Amino acid sequence: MAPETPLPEAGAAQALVRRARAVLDGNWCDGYTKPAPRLYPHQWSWDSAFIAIGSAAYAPSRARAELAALFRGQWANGMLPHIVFHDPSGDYFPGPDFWETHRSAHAPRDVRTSGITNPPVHAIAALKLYQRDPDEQTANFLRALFPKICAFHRYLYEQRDPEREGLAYVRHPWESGLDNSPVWDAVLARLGPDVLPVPAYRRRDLDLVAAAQRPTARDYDRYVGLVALAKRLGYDETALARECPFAVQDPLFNSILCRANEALAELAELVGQDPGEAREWYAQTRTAVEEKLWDPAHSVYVAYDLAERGRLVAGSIAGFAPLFGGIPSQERAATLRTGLTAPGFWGRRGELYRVPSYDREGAAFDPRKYWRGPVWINTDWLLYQGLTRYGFAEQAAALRHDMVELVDRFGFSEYFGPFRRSEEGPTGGLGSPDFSWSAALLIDLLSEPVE
Ligand code: 2M8
Repeated sequence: MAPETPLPEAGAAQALVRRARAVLDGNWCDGYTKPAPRLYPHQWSWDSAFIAIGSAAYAPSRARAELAALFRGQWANGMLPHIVFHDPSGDYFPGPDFWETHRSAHAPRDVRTSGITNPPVHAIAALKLYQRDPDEQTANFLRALFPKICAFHRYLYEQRDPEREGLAYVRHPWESGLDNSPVWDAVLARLGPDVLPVPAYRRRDLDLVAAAQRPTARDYDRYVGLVALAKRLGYDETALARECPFAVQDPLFNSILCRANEALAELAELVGQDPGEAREWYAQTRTAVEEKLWDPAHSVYVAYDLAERGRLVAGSIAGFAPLFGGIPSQERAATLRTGLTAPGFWGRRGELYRVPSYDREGAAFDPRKYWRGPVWINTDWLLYQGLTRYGFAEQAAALRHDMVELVDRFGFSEYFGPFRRSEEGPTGGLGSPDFSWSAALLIDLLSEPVE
């Protein structure tokens, strides 16, 4: 299936990078970057790591500032919160007053944050920063950042892995980053208001984006109910591990953790520290993902539901993320490639932009709705790295082509309708325009030599 549109020539690629930089400039808030101009007016954790990966290519001082600002919100127990509210104003829900993080003794007193975490992309961003800008200033910065990233990973292994399996669990769909993935439906279906009381609240996202592109009211009730539960338990991890009804081990989160441990071990050597602990974490997680999250019936990795002690459904793009973590053997990676290039993700006749976030042939596929079908630049970037890592150059090139074509044609949207032509299905940008990680990861992609 040949790519249909020629990629921009070198000059045009430079113009695209300039447009991407303008998006990041527009979202820069004097010390950190908002994910989007209006929809997400604070600092988000994994967004900032992706943003730093992009800004490292042309503005290392900004990448350093980005990571430093984020880690100002780190909790005393090591948790890196998914949102840091440097400016508590703004009309995002749930804002800092809703989170009430003062209920935890671990929350910082001088910075307001959320009370949940996000995928640990930060060591990967820090290593990228060094690779792009290996000077003394960066080395000093990394010396100071290194123990903070270690503390975050240690938190994941000590507080989010109660059975010491080598797998971190997430206790809120927002922690997974793929908020309304159909994979969570079965778990959330059990959490009606009788199980999980929901306080009164008002969403703000629907003021800015069409409801057809955002999570449902039913999903939001669960999201808010889970925050309310964490507050009631004072964000106590032991109590949450016992009582939180949403507790899943996700292949995307753990594959990122695996890759982040590899990066952390490299960082340790760069800053003159012992890489042993990071290597040990890497080995544990790699084995655990391989043994526990591989679903032989579907030949893909799936999430595990700790509450019901069973595997969740296949169909999510997250199932291929172990390629990014370097987790499967070469042989199993080839099996994964077969699944990824099947019609549900790769299309049949070039009709799809690769890669939809959910299997087009799955019953829950929805080409407009957030993490239930649209294409996202960050998951494409993760898969591109994974395919390249395993030497799958042809598929990596196809993915790179589609990433570039999507933003060239439709701008730096938050996500994209997966169809090339509107006669086939939804096409074009969805969610927020001028989305930071779409811009940042394009800059990174276009700054790397093509293998
Ligand atoms: C989305 O999540 C936030 C909640 O954290 C939201 O919908 O309000 C997700 O796409 C998440 O992965 C992302 O980090 C965040 C900011 O871009 O938006």
